[in-house]
Amino acid sequence: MQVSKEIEELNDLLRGRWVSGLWNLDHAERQSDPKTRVKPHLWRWQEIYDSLLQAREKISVDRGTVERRVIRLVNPGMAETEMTSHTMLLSFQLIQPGEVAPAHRHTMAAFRFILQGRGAYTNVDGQKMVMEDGDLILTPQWAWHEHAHEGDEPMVWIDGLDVPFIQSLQVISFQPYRQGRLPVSEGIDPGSYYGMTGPVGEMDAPSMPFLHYRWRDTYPSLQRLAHGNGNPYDGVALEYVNPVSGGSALPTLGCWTQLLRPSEHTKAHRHTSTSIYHAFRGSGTTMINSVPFHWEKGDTFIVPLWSWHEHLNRSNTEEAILFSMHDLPILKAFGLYREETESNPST
Ligand code: GTQ
Ligand code: FE2
Repeated sequence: MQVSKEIEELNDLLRGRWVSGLWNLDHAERQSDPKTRVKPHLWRWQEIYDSLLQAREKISVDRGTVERRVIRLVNPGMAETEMTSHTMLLSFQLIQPGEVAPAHRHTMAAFRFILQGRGAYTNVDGQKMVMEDGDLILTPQWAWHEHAHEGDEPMVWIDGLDVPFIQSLQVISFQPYRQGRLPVSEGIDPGSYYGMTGPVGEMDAPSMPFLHYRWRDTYPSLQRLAHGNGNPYDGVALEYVNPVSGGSALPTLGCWTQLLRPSEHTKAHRHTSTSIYHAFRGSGTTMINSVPFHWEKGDTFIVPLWSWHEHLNRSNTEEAILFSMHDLPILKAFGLYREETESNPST
């Protein structure tokens, strides 16, 4: 906009009063479609695993030094924040036999999705949960949690967190547990109701009865569903439902697992939520805005909001399984979720 001397003088006056005129907005920057800094990207398992193994040699886990041996996925569109998207952080954690990742709690919600190893457990508010491949374990916001490893091989899992969203609300709080090891409560069945530690200060810990979704339950459900039609955009997809709210696994994060049958090719769609996928089994190709991302077991990739995407299982004999995390609950909560398919444009 051509700014006259009069307007410039007015702008200067307003600046000194800590106010600003809307006439200074650049109209060309008003857009009809959502625009994001988040870039589509694929991280190869080989590079992630090698990075974890190199970190294993150089970093030891201990209170007082490094509390978690964690490698984060950094989105190339937001390198300075070191986050995976504007709302989510996906990391990989490796724990060695005998190590204890000391107890703490924070206002960020988290989950673990277990990839390999045996014998480690996580203690969430007194619930000791032994981890097995494919299990999903929730760590709700402000729940105490400690990881320990009683097995004899390295254990690797995915950490999913809502860190950048909580950062944007500027409500990050973190507390180390100062009484040593986090006690395991007796007589608690992780699959049934339990009471939380109760209010702390002004912040109520949300009551979560169920934190452990076992692969040995999830996989048979997926297989049963695979006999049906599935969803045209997602294949055979299951959401991990929170039994208290009936909604997403965590208030800010949704978790899904989906099975693509041999040669299955889903239809393209796009939506205002962002998704991060981990190839748990099999191999395939995901087209993101017409760019092919070829994935193999262990790879992780991100589909930014409002990007067209479709999935293809490249094998005509083997199934492929994708685990995914989504910020969809945040969009839904505020009426901002919007979806578009080729046959059904949203506007
Ligand atoms: O294991 O408690 O990847 O607090 C980031 C922050 C893991 C954890 C992460 C955490 C943890
Ligand atoms: Fe934590």
